[in-house]
Amino acid sequence: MSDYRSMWQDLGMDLENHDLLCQVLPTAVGDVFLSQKNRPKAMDFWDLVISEVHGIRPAELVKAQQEGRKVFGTFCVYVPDEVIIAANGIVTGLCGGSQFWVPDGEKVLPKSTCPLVKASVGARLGRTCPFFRIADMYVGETTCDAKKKAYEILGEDVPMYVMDVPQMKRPQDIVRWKDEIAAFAKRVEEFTGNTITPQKLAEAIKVINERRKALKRVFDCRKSECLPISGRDALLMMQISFFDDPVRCAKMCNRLADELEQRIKDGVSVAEAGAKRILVTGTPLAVPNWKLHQIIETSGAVVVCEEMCTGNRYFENLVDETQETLEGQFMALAERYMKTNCACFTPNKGRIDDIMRMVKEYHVDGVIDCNLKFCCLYDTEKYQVSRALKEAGVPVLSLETDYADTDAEQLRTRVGAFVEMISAK
Ligand code: BJ8
Repeated sequence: MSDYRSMWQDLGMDLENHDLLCQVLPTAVGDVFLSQKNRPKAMDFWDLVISEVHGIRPAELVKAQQEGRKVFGTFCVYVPDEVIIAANGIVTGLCGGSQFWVPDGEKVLPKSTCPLVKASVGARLGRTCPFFRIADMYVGETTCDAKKKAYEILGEDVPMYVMDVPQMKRPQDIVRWKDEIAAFAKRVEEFTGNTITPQKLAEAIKVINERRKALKRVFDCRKSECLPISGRDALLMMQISFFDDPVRCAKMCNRLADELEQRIKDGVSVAEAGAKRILVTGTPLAVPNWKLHQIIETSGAVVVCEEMCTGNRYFENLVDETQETLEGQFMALAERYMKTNCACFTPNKGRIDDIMRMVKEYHVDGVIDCNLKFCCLYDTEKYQVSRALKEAGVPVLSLETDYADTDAEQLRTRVGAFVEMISAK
């Protein structure tokens, strides 16, 4: 492993505490990923990235900053990466997925806040995440109350821009979102000192569409009855895509998809014969939150798709590439991003439709709807999700969890019973 200590020191990180975080990661990676048999060779890229997750990419970002580029840290898939890239900026995801950061978040947030928000704030305040230290500007959004209030705290010592996401999807809301994207583009231009031209935005739209297509190719392989990749590996690929350079991400995902397509032709599967196919839906699984996938895939089942932001929502629906004016491009962006079905919208029937469609496409035997504790939006929506699935005769298990390991055995018991139940059908 390379030595990144001087970089972390320059970033003002709490090295002593950060060492504690670094100590647990290799064991987790070994247990969850490296212990699997028959993995695709192309996963070597993501194994390397995750083994040095606080080193390799942060070092690239610091170098880019030294060359004059700005880094924007984002928390939600509604923030249009294309606008930032068109101004020669760099996007990095910031959502926290580790229990390690939660206690620092609880120093300033109510305990009854969702762990994703507590971990994100804790990662910043505890100075134990290089991405939070590197980002020149944070970009938030008005999706849920927990995030909205947390952004006020995060914005105390870092430039913070909050995008006002509509709560409905009427035609006037889409036009309002287009105006919001245009206002964001203005701020990004000011902050980077670079002008966003129609040509640069067209190029950026293409780059992000190519990433979407590559991610989709990998997901399409998961539809096969011969399953060429585990849910854990697909999740890792997806989580890292929020941090990686989008061009390299597309290249690596296409390389993985090439191998997976070949595996399908050769009949190479990672699943035991008869393993039940699970769709996971719910709140996002930010890195390094692998708890649920690990439990499912060591309980006689396999995860074949995720209906969530760290899943289909990140790559489905391309942005129209034919627009030639900024106005037309902002509208094309607005239309694409408003197709994303987060529980922060009302009504949000599109999410139910997505789940039902994916159940068919991925040949799903059962659905696990798993939400983070204190996420009122997804917790409430589980009623409609489970009703629709039950009406369609699809077995569904609703779970609630957080980032701590304390409920792992309880989850294992419930997941095990669910898998047994669908196996007996
Ligand atoms: S588009 S899911 S990334 S908002 S889990 S912080 S909603 S209390 S993360 Fe999300 Fe954008 Fe929606 Fe996706 Fe709040 Fe719920 Fe916590 Fe959440």
